Amino acid sequence: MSSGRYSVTKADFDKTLDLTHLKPYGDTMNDGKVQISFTLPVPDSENAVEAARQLAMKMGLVEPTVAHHAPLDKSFSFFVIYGSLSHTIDYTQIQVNIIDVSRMSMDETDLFIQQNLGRKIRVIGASTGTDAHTVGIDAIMNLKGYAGHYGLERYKMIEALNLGSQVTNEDFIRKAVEFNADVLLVSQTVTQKNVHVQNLTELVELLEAERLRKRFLLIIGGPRISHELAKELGCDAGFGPGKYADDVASYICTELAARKHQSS
Ligand code: B12
Repeated sequence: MSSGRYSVTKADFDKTLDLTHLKPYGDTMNDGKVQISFTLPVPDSENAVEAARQLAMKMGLVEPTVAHHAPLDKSFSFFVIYGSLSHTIDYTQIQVNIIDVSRMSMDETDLFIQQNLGRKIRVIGASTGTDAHTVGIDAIMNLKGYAGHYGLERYKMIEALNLGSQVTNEDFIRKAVEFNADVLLVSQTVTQKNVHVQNLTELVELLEAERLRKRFLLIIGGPRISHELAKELGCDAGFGPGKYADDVASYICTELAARKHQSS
């Protein structure tokens, strides 16, 4: 079975690994050891520690130990709990919808665009709605990039326009049309009360209402965005943590070339 970069095999040093009943690993196979942390909206006290321990048991932790507790202020307390998880997962049944495109270097991507599209790709991005977080979209778009991966603005064959944060869906669509974009990049960091789902649903609905949805490749990203969620919401692709400009650029050029090929 293959999963990401490494294939999953039974560990040579332990014959008790059962992929149909996968559990976290602490220091022996199947011990289920995990560490969790949370805040309770009550003062730090012996009663609060007991409440935290009982909550951990309700989460499925056997013999939970409150390894650390501290007041956050006079009415909130913080807990770190260690214990053994009783739940298991059947790993053999897991199937994740992934983006199946190999990552190219910046130079390879530029060459691919030149050879397969013969023109620059126009990409517009923003953090939309009320979301004020800019670091994610900047990581993908800014010239200097992030974590050693140059951003789209550095690609010779990509024309990138970053609108920043708190851009309304209406303004985003208007600017995308003005810019004659091929690709829309939307970053969503705040997910409280599912605000990202509402905002992205509204964006897709607006695009559909204006008969613009098919005109653009619509890509979303953020800490709680997966490719699976992106597809559910009617977007083309989704990228989360650990994905960088080169992943996005490789997907964009491969997908646009495939669409060009299909329509010709
Ligand atoms: C910095 C920060 C802020 C700064 C933002 C400054 C700025 N200019 O961006 C400020 C102080 C303004 C802020 C405000 C708030 N924040 Co804040 N913030 C953070 C913090 C510490 C870091 C976020 C970050 O920069 N990550 C680094 C980037 C690089 O990671 P990333 O966004 O995941 O991006 C990567 C991928 O997701 C992906 N990606 C991201 N976007 C896109 C887009 C596309 C198209 C693609 C392809 C890929 C992609 O690529 C990136 C590189 O791999 C996080 C906590 C944390 N440690 O993560 C909280 C956090 C995100 N904030 C949070 C909250 C709650 C808020 C506030 C609501 C707090 C409040 N009550 O006021 C406000 C919201 C303001 C608003 N209207 O949006 C919560 C969100 C919880 C949730 N589930 O919604 C977090 C998780 C903190 C927490 N633990 O509670 N915040």
